Amino acid sequence: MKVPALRHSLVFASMLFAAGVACPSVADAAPIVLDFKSALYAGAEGQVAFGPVSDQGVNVTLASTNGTLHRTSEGFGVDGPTSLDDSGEVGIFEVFGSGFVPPQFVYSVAIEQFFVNDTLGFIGPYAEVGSVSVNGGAFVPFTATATNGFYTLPINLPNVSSLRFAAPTIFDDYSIASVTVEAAAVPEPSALILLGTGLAGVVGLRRKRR
Ligand SMILES: [Ca+2]
Ligand SMILES: [Ca+2]
Repeated sequence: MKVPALRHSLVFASMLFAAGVACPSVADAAPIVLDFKSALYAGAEGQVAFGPVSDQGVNVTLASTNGTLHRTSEGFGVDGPTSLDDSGEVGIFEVFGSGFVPPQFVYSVAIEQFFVNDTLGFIGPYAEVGSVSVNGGAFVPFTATATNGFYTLPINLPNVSSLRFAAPTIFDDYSIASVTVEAAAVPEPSALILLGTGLAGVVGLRRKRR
């Protein structure tokens, strides 16, 4: 391999790298909390489907399966077909759904009334279990860790357009308080200029080679 060609390749690579590194800065925005306890979501009470409501640039919809949406001071649950769980919580046979347009990078979900030491009388202390489905995929279980009933469910996935919550057994019920997402990114002029410079460099080098 000729050395000048290699040198050109390195210039190429560094320019493309600079352009590539500049791009993530467009997603530099701080996380935002979609707080289901806020007044924005009050109208969902008693409904099967609600929204979309615009919350900090995200169009959010809520929906329930096998019951109606019910909001308490702890967040959202579902009023379902049985009395086996609390009406303001997601319990057996019930699903609480939330949708996001545009799809969001979701960091985490704040859950309440989810106890590591739930008292169930005859079976004693019990760690509650929930399950979550992302974008219509399989439900994945998660287990309570705190004695105060608060739990932060990590998601850390991009392009999330739907999160659904269910309860595996009659011993499990909890409320969905909020979802933390990344604020919609607005491209910064400096990043676009760097990208343009990188592309111009590539074109210039191609011309030189002829
Ligand atoms: Ca319920
Ligand atoms: Ca519970």
